[in-house]
Amino acid sequence: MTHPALDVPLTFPPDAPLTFSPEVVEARASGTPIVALESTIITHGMPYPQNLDTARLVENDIRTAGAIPATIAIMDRRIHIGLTDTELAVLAQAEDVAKVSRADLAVVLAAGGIGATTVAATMICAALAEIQVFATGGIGGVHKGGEETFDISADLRELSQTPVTVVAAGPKAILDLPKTLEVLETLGVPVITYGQSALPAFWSRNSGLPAPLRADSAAQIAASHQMRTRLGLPGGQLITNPIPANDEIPAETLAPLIAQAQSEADAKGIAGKAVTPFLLQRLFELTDGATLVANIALVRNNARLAAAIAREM
Ligand code: PSU
Ligand code: MN
Repeated sequence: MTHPALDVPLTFPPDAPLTFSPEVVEARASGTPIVALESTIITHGMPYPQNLDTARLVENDIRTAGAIPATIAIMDRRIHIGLTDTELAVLAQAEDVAKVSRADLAVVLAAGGIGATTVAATMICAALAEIQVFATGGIGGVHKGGEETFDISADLRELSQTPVTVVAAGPKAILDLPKTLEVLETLGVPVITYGQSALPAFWSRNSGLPAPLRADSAAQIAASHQMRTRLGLPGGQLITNPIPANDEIPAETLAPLIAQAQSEADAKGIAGKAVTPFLLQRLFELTDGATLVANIALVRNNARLAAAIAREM
């Protein structure tokens, strides 16, 4: 089937309301590797204007590494696969943007307005657009106290059912990492650490937990993804890429601040979708912005690895 306007072969469901940026249209036509990027990190993960600066830097890192970035967001009842610079600037400054996970995607698309996609929703949209690799900062997981609250990110189940390789710096250190690994194992999600044997913990290189799996090259990661397809196994892979040593914040420094932010969240009764943005914002304040600097460095590092993986595929 061919799109009447773009003359690009399409295999996604013909009714999926996808709009490709001009750059992504070109990449699809020429077979240039494409790396998907999420938008919740822009709207809910970082303050303006650092969010816009970071989004632009990350997109350029991907171009420099020989791939094309496709930042994914919901605008005007369409899933945008790739944003123009103007659209990126609108998104970064928009207020009251919906945080769109799997449960919200169809509802927000039908209602109209701007939506920022989480890891889970970005994976769905990337798969619809036939993009196999996606870079982010950190994925969601089992929150501390999850045995009481049942707060387990939809990102985990998405990894088990949607065939996209997600490059992250590990589950965010605000989460319960052992429980997050247990759930990923139950769901059959390969958690592959790049270049070391310890699981990284987002702002820090070492979580103190062993990585379930390890890979030392982008080619190896691409080959595992392709083997999964050949086996007919649903789902993707989680690649945990340690933050560069010069940019990390030691886990010991952060632990008491994470505990403080978490107890504030509990005292205020913060729940559901608001938990992750609240904790990230409080850590930003408690570290005088150091977590944001580290966050920017790790996303860029993930974008470079994702581009290398996309090129190998
Ligand atoms: N990584 C970041 N900052 C973020 C997020 C990830 O560095 O803000 C977002 C992602 O979109 C992820 C979401 O999917 O947080 C997880 O939210 P929750 O725990 O509510 O599922
Ligand atoms: Mn949650």
